[in-house]
Amino acid sequence: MTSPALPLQLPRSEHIAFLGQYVNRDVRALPSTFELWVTEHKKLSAAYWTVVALALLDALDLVPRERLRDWVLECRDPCGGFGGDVGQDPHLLYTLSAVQILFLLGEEARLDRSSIIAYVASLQQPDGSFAGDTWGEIDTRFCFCAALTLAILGVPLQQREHSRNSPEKTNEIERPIRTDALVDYIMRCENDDGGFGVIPGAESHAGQVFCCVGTLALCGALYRLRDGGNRLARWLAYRQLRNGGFNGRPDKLPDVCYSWWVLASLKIIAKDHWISADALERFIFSCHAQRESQNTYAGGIADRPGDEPDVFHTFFGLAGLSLLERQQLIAIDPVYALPCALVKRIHAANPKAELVDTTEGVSQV
Ligand code: GRG
Repeated sequence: MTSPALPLQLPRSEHIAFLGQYVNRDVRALPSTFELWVTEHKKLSAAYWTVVALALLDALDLVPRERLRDWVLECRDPCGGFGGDVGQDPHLLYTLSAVQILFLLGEEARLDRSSIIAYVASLQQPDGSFAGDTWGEIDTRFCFCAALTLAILGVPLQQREHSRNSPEKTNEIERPIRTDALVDYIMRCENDDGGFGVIPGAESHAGQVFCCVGTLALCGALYRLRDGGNRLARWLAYRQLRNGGFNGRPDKLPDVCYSWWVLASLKIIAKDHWISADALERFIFSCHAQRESQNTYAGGIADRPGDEPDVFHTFFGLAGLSLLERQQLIAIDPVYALPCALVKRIHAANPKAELVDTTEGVSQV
């Protein structure tokens, strides 16, 4: 178990060294360990978690830019989507990760924007939902991946904007997907407890809540949340447990990744003051890996105290601390899951796609 005596001071260089192990290896030679073998199909997303975690630590310079860029581009399928590794079938999850990585690296000019947009649009279903790939699995995660990929590429999604313009013109040129149908579908996934599930009628889960709230924010439709978002905020706030960590649904164990899924959702609806920031910060520190002597941090963050650290939980722990504005981390945007400065740059390049006021219509309690 962890020592309660360790100070709440971010082991910056240890985290950078931990994450650096992944970026300094030739990504083509991975996986070289069992852990990497079993997550091989997720390699492109693992690369995103690692790179954005380094960005939050202001250590993006460590990333072998050209090598990573070339590998990401090799994961591209001729249809416009990206697979989890070279030669794998394209999927919305990896298409989003690829776009996020190339923007983080400042290499977005290398993306074939129109083929990615066409690929994303091709996966929208008649009911407004998105399939993850041509095999047809439906999941609110894929709605979010689709919306965020388009938003990063500067496609305007806001419903309000839509109603102000002539639909025929904007649909053809700038409206590759049916935003209204997407929003209606997301609202069909809202439950009586205020949360959202993977499909209509499915149990509320914090990961899916993030995806649904993020999609609504990107579409300018947070005003559709029932009770001005208060019911959802209550469900989210109840995710905080005695040890300060969050679980993903009632009666489950806490996991550091929910520091992001829950807190980002609360932040998007401007209700992050409904939880104890101090208690969450202490929980995230309790998940920090420690050296055997238990006297110092080793670098890396685990799902919960005493477990092995990995890049996924390291990113989500750091992202949680960044949302809490603790430990002098680079600020992360709760919708885009990218540094706020990069999101500003994206909006400056695409003023029409900028989120006007994401919390319009949400109660200000
Ligand atoms: C760019 C941040 C970002 C996200 C992209 C991939 C994705 C979109 C969203 C994933 C949302 C999600 C469903 C997160 C939950 C992940 C998780 C820890 C699932 C575990 O679920 P269970 O049921 O565990 O195994 P619990 O905690 O309920 O016991």
